[in-house]
Amino acid sequence: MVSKENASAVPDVFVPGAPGPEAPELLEATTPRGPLPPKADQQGPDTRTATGAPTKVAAVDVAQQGAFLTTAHGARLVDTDHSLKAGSRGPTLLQDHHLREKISHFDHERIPERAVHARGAGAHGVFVANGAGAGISRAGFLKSGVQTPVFVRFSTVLGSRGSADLARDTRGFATRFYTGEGNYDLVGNNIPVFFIQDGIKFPDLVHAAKPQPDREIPQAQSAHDTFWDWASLHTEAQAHTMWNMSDRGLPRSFRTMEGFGIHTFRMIDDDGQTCLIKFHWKPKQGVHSVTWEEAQLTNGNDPDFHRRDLADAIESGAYPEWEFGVQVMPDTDDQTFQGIDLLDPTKFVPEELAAVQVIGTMTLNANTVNYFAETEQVAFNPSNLVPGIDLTNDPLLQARLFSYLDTQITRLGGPNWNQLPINRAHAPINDMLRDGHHQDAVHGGAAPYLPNSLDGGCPFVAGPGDHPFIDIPVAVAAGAKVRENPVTFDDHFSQVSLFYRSLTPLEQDHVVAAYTFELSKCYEQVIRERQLLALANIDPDLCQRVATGLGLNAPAPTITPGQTATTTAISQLGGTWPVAGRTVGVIIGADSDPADIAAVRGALNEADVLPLVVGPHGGKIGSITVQRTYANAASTEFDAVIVVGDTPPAADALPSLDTKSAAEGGPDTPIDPRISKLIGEAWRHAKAIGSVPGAASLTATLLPAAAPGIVHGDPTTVAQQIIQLLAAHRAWERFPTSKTA
Ligand code: HDE
Repeated sequence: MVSKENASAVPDVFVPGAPGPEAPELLEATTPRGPLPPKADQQGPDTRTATGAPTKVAAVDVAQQGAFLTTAHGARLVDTDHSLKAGSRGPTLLQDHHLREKISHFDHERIPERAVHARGAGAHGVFVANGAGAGISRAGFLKSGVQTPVFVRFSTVLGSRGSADLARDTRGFATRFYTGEGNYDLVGNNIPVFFIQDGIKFPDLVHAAKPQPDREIPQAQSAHDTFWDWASLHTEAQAHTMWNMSDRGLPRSFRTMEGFGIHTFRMIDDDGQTCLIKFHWKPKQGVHSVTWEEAQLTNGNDPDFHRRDLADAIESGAYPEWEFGVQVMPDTDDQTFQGIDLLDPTKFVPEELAAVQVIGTMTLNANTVNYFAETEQVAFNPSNLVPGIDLTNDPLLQARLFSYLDTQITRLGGPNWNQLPINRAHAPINDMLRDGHHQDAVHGGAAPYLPNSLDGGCPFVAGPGDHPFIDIPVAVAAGAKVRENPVTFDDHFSQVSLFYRSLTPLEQDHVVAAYTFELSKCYEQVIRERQLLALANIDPDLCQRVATGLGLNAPAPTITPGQTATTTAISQLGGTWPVAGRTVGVIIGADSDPADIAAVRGALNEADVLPLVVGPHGGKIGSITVQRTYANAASTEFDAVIVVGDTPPAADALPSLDTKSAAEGGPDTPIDPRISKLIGEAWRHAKAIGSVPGAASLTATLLPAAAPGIVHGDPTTVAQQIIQLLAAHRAWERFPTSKTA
């Protein structure tokens, strides 16, 4: 990463996060010049007209232009700091068009945030198909070697737009493919099952999970009475809540999340053959999470942790990648596969029953230029389909087809949200939609209706040879109009048990702790007792352990689970994965050897791991630029730490100024108390910790000498060992589990 061409103002090392493309001058500039281009890692939406035609406008020129400040109508302004007044002591004149325009526009800068998934982060990228999907779908973007631009938005569900990233929550994983046949939106989550089986329940779910209506608390979390009141009464929600209570609810990064389409979709090939499929995104970075304590600390230290992590990784050139895969099932009359009703979105298909077949790879390689224009204004819609991919009758999916279009009319202020730059298709648009607020297209023609003769009959409906979208003529089961589910939707527990059984003992401990924490936050005991009834039917041991934590008696199950099977692809432990884009804190003292620091940084950079130097004060220590200080560094921003040399208390290690300084040690200890605290947290979170000669006192003072994940030696070797340890994400052996301790 040091070799990055766009290395920022920091001369001796590349660190992502520079606010602009060039370093600012100290004094205010006075020579007029045009706007700076975006940073090298940034890319705006493709420059298209509102009807999808490529334009010749360079991406940099779609933003503001010219060297001079203007009104919104293009007149140059001489002053933007003083309103027009009747004399220097006022009053201000209504005539001041610049004041009124500036203030009035500002007054309307905010739009309604998304009702759910309000907090998110987006990035651009590319999807390259490997051709394996072409055998099952006629979609052009799945043909071998086809490259399709994508925009992805990751999100939490419950929190408001300004909430913290590391809430225990589901994550949205919404992908737009700008295909040559129109936009295809796969609006999925990082959990393959959903809370409800029928979309009509969605407002109930969201009203229960959002902050309670009287005091509007708690923000961005499910640990409260209304959520568990609803979830314990509505037992089909147990499947999703179990995934949320596992480590999946606390991703380490958007880059280390799986993604799922959840619903079963239908594909149709060139010969008219159909199949049923489920979509999967598999991160090449592995599936990793943070611990609950890390999440809580991070939400305070860096509420933007996930969006910063994504942007920094892309800016550093550590582009996150996902394999795109499908589980393929036969399109049978009953839409059931191996006893699993494929229309029930609270069920997943274990990978042993249908392997995930990879059909392409997605790489996210550019950050946005403007958050609002792109990430906020992107309007995903599960109805955005392309030829070759169609819907099923999943009643959750069916309701979504209405909701997403409907919600944009309020959120984006009218019916023309498809014309916002980030929403423009990369395919020719010839619809019959006209006028409305913020119409961006200048439609020609005399006859916006069909049939017509005045416009020569244009536009024409496509014939079979024109590769149209086809609503696959699936037979509809004859029957009465009813408000009911098929009986196959009635099993609310067996797959939840399967998930829990498939976790390692350590991961099960986390689930126990999560349920215990969440339910302990409920005010009403009866709600805890009711949720325990559900847990008894999922796993009696889980129920017993949570009940013990709550000081309650575990109820008896009302059904006999009796199954013992497990499934892979549930546990996150036991493998090794690429480490590119991970962050290591390199903690130095005033007298640390610059050659040792350089060797550590060099080895980490070599592996595309980002070293951040933590020093006793800002600026430089000798020739080394400090990126974090003892006072502002937090253990939670590092995946591992390496201490180089002694780190005695810095001048500002004053307990009276900083409670962290009072935590451990103090001015008389050989280690700065903020660093003791940081190392102590890294130890507790089972992170790899290295020290190079000169930092020997560290292990002696703070850590057991020969514990797993603790390395000591020469700088290069230590850095390399840390990289190896990082590949397993954590030194898992350091966590005793209830089953093995
Ligand atoms: Fe959504 N959902 N949803 N949802 N959803 C929205 O759409 C809705 C559901 C998902 O980054 C909203 O544009 C209903 C399932 C993601 O912009 C809204 C139902 C899944 C995102 C909406 C569901 C999702 C949304 C809010 C039940 C996983 C964020 C603003 C029928 C497969 C997309 C907006 C982004 C966003 C409604 C169920 C995923 C209100 C009514 C199931 C990732 O329209």
